Amino acid sequence: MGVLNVTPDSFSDGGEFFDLHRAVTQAESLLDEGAQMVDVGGESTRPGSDPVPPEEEARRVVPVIREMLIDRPDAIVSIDTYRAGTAGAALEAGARIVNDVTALRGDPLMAALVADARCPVVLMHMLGEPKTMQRDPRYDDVVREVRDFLAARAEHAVAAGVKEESIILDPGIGFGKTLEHNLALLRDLDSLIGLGFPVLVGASRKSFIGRITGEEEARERVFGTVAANVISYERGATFFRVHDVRANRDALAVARAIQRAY
Ligand code: HH2
Repeated sequence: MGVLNVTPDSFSDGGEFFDLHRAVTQAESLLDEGAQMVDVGGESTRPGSDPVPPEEEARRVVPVIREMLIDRPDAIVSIDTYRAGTAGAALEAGARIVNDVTALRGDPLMAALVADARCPVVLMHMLGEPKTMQRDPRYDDVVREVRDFLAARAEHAVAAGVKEESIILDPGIGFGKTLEHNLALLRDLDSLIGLGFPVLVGASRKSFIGRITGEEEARERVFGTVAANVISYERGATFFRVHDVRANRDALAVARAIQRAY
């Protein structure tokens, strides 16, 4: 899954694809590099960020989705939003997946929207909210708490009419987590895989990688990202949300070939 942030302030590429033409060109290069889907977002959820008004979020993403699907009608677009209004407008414009970092808690209308649309939905774990989530995140047992939370959110989604086979779970790397929390979640990803849903990992360029490698520049964290994704793949993850498609695609292709060799 290639990341397309149509925002002025995302943590690693803020402002780069804020312009319609540049956003569409970037979507196409993500696909050309081998992304199987493009995740389009119009609001940064980086630590410390503020929400943008709903109309502004939709105004950013809808034209990009429409435009990119004119050139690439078969492209699979995912909409990164927790707002039903934005998700609905994006689905109408041709998006096919909803990626909700609040796991259907951010908007009371979202569960019904996803159920009606019968589209896949990513349910992500986040402790607190972006503005404050990195202040002092604490867990007794991060792996168990994230797994139990996601199991409960999947149950909630099913109760609202979402089909079990439409659900994808995500531990929410960096969302209210210290370096140690992120590492424990990736190390014990099997625990999440055990719930029986496909798992998405969004480790790309995140600060925990910089904490380990010393790389302060987010866009220089591609090697560390690849390591996190290959390990996650080996543990059973299915989707990898990345900014640098080519590097991750090649690494995952090799990891997969080794795993399947006999
Ligand atoms: N991470 C970000 C945004 N959306 N969605 C899922 N499912 N999982 C993630 O880990 C995830 C996500 C944050 O990364 P990015 O979009 O690059 O930055 P920003 O939120 O600053 O736009």
